Amino acid sequence: MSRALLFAAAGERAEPWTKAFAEIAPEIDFRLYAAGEAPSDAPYCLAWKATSGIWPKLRKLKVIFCLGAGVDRLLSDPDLPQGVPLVRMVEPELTRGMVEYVLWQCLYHHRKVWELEAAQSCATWRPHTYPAPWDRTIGIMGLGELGTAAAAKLVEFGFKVRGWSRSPKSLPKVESFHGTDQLPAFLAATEILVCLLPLTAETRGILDASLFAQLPRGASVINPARGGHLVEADLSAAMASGQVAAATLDVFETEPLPADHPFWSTERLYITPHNASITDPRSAAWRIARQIARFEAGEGLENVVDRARGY
Ligand code: NDP
Ligand code: OXD
Repeated sequence: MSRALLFAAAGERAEPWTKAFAEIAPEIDFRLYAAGEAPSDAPYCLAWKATSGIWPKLRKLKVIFCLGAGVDRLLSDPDLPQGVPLVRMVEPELTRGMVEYVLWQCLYHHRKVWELEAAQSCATWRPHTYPAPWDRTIGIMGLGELGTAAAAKLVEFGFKVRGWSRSPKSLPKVESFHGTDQLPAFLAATEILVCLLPLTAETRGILDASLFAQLPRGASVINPARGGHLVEADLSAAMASGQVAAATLDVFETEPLPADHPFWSTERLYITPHNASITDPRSAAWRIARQIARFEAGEGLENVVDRARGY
């Protein structure tokens, strides 16, 4: 069977991927897709926001690999072939990067660094205290690959960690909640909320006024998941009233965030440019090549998306 893998990840730089496959998985016939190209016989495709018009051209397609962990963009494409397995990205560097981001931002909000910055800006030596981590509750929405790893790191730092997922979980030193019924109890004590949910029909707009109102007053919100989780106007209102004291957003409904967006000038709202974590081509190439080998040997693929569930 051909081992041709077509790179069709619009907006992503192809060079690091070409280099990674050449070095790490030379057995893969790594090809770049050019718009307007004739139909391809490649059985494998590596996609992100797929180039429009590509799918009907891939008549021998057997597996679609998503370049990222979140598959919402691909699933929203009505032309995405139905019967072809879609494999999402799970690789240790992507997980490590997200753990680093969540830890960095949780510590920033835990220590209320903005108060130190304000004091420094007027050359003032202002006493500044903060609770011990075991007196600070961090709640993670989504206890999948990334949420579980982030929770474990926060536990290691001594925080009180709780998590919310669809199905019940049992993780060391993490108080677990699941399902819509347990969401209010999860939120009630969450001082720093981290969203690591996939964007699905059920989770779109979940970070809204009613959710913010259930957090303790003065909570922080950190969203490195997807912009579609957040109702932007509701966050602005919650921050204006002081219900949410501060927020960090990595992802937005419109990316890049337009220059005239009010978030840019909202006090205590911190913006990162959708770089909480980045798939590492070398680590990913190794994993994709291993998946292709498994598939060709008749073994099951890993991390196949359940299209009905949306993640
Ligand atoms: P997983 O699929 O491994 O985990 C998803 C988690 O969310 C699971 O615990 C799942 O519950 C839970 N969940 C899904 N739907 C619901 C629901 N309706 N109610 C409650 N819980 C729900 O995803 P990952 O951890 O790998 O990734 C999470 C997201 O992070 C990605 O989809 C992507 O959007 C985002 N991301 C952002 C990056 C960035 O740079 N900003 C980088 C990488 C990812 P259960 O376990 O019960 O199924
Ligand atoms: C992802 C992302 O989903 O980078 O992997 O957003």
